[in-house]
Amino acid sequence: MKALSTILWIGFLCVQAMSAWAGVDLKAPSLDSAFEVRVFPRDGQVLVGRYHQWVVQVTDPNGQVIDNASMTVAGGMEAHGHGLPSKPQITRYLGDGQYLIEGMLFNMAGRWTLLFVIQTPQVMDRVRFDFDIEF
Ligand SMILES: [Cu+2]
Repeated sequence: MKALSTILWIGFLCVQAMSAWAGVDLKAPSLDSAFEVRVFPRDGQVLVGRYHQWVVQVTDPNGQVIDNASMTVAGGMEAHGHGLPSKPQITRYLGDGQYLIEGMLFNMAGRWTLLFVIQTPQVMDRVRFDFDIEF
């Protein structure tokens, strides 16, 4: 058991060593077109194997900032049949329609899906993003 946990720990360190992967900036309309949504890692880089922050930006279809939304984040890897390894939360409104997501974690390369349910006093809608993390 000790040997196994050591191997897992070494594997984890290897993932950490090649953790930075740049270039995700995703945009999509929500399913019922209530919102235009953009999501991106806060410092521009997807980190694998490390908790980091993302930002989700919400406007209406005309580009008007939505500043009173609440939302939930879910996701995972469909091909592997698992969800996110953490429970990311929207923790703070940053202004300009941007909301901070803390606790984002991706623990392997491959195709990931993020799902947001976005709710304002007027409307609720959801949006889906798919993207690849490569080493
Ligand atoms: Cu997976």
